[in-house]
Amino acid sequence: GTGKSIFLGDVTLSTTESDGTFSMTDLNHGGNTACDMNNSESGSCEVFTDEDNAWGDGTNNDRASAAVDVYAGAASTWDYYKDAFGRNGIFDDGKGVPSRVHYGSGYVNAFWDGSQMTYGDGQGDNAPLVAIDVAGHEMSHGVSEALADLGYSGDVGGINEANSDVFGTMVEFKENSAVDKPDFLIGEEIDINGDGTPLRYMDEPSKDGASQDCWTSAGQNEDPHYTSGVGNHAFFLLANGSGESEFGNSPTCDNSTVTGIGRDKAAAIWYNAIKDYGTSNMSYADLRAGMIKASDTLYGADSTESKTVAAAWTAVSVS
Ligand code: ASN
Ligand code: ZN
Ligand code: CA
Repeated sequence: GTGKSIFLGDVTLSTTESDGTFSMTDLNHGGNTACDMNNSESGSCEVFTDEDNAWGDGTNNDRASAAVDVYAGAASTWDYYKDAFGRNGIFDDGKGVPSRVHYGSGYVNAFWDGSQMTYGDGQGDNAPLVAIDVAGHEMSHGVSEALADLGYSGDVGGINEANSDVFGTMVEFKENSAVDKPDFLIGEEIDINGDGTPLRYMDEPSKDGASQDCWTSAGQNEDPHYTSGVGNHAFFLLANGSGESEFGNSPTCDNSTVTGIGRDKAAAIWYNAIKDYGTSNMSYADLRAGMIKASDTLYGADSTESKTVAAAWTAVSVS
């Protein structure tokens, strides 16, 4: 089918037909569905159906539009993990999950609950929280839970949130929409702040006024969405390098210079470190050590990649 999304423009959707009615059931992606919570926070979720397989009108006036965004987003996230790492869905079991939209009334959040994704409509002039980096972020909570059951306080809480920002961003690059151009910002399309600023900046996380650019022992008691800054910053430096780049001007905490190795290698190193060395209470120092080991395995000990992993973590005060 075809869809008019809120944030991705026109998209192609893989849907299922039964007796002349189409449903948002994606058999090419494990049976992912998109369904309508009808502004309730509980009860059943109604899978979207349509007679002509042309979905949404590009605005939230049509209830299907938000579903088009997250249904396409779930397919892109599936394809990203499959193509990059051979992973078959969130649990690597070939099974899809529901994406629930129109959750509650004026609900300004989105979340993963252990088995599915849920998206609110936002409040006032906010748009629904269904942009591709948000969808990729939530699904990546599922992936990291399956890989390492990352915890949600202290260093590991920040790693958990950074992991979701890293892979939400990788999914945004995979989607490569001409309308929502890929970047290293999180939630730049949904305008939660109401002034056009994104939720988070990976090049210099402190630009949001709360996130951390550099690791300190005292900082690790903050909200995981702020302690994630350390990991987001390290990933940005590893991928794009310090100073001016296409995606931002990234400072280092020690005035060092880092030359990036590109986001695909950076993501592969990160993913393998979480998969092979991730634990529910790992520290940022553990992630650094795990990424060096993962890079040694992927690219060779003493490779430029492994040296850059070490340099990127040193540059955010993680040793
Ligand atoms: N949207 C938030 C997140 O995925 C929900 C939360 O605070 N856990 O990080
Ligand atoms: Zn999160
Ligand atoms: Ca983004």
